[in-house]
Amino acid sequence: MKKPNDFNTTHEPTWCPGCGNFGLWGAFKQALAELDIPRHKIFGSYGIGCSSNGANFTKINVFHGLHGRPLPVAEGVKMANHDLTVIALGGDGDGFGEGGNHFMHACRANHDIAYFVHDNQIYGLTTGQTSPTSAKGIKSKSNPLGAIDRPVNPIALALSLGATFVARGFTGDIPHLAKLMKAAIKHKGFGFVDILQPCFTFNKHNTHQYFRERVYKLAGNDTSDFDKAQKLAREWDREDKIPLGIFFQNESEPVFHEQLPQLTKETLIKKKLPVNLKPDFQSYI
Ligand SMILES: Cc1ncc(C[n+]2csc(CCOP(=O)(O)OP(=O)(O)O)c2C)c(N)n1
Ligand code: SF4
Repeated sequence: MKKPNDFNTTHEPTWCPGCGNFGLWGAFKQALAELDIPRHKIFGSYGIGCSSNGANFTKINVFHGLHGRPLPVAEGVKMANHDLTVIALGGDGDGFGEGGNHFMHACRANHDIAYFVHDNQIYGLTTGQTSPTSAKGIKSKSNPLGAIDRPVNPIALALSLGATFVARGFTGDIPHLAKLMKAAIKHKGFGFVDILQPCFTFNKHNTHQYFRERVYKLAGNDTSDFDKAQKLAREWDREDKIPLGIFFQNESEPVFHEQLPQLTKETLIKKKLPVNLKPDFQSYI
């Protein structure tokens, strides 16, 4: 079996000392090691942000694409070769701001991929602007008088969009986060984990300490109970308590690629093309 450090590349992480991305990365590598999937069968689709710089440090097949676009790339790869384990990763700005449209359709389409959002409630890479999950009133470079909009609630949003696996993790509890990541990857369908990941440098509100004082682990909740999950999703807004764990899971919904008759027998990449494209492509070589 592999060890977490087998997933290190030769590049050292460039994150700030104390960044929650270290914990997230550690949990991700632990989850991959424990799942024991051959490395060449894992594909990571990253957006753009501090979070997505993980593409440079993680030894799996990766695509470091465009801001807000890790999901469509992941979906395309899964449809081209559904034998791969496909995981999309990116920040809260990436996933709920510029990529919000893709999040909506990934949830409702039930692509068989996992999606891990490094949710630090700020735009980190661009040095500290308000993000879609920044709390109302939080001062940042882009809102020096305090954020005006109410924040997106990723758990409630995913549930309302029909996501079939909805969970929240915290980078301050690596073993628990690794467990959630493993469950999301193994889930048959869209496995979404919103991950509380303090940005030590730019978010002075949602600090490691802030989360420590509020998080608790869900235990014994009925993850098939959609109404209960919706109520739990609102707990942070209403009571300032932050549940961690799996809110909801439903594996009875068909996944996207299995509903494509063209893909029932084999993956797209194994199919013979009905036309010879070589002459057309020749001119580009
Ligand atoms: C298409 C496009 N739009 C905007 C940007 C500028 N940009 C780069 S990173 C970023 C936000 C990063 O915040 P987040 O996605 O939350 O990730 P973090 O850096 O906090 O991990 C933005 C707006 C870009 N590179 N490309
Ligand atoms: S700016 Fe924030 S999110 Fe980015 S590496 Fe530094 S601490 Fe981490």
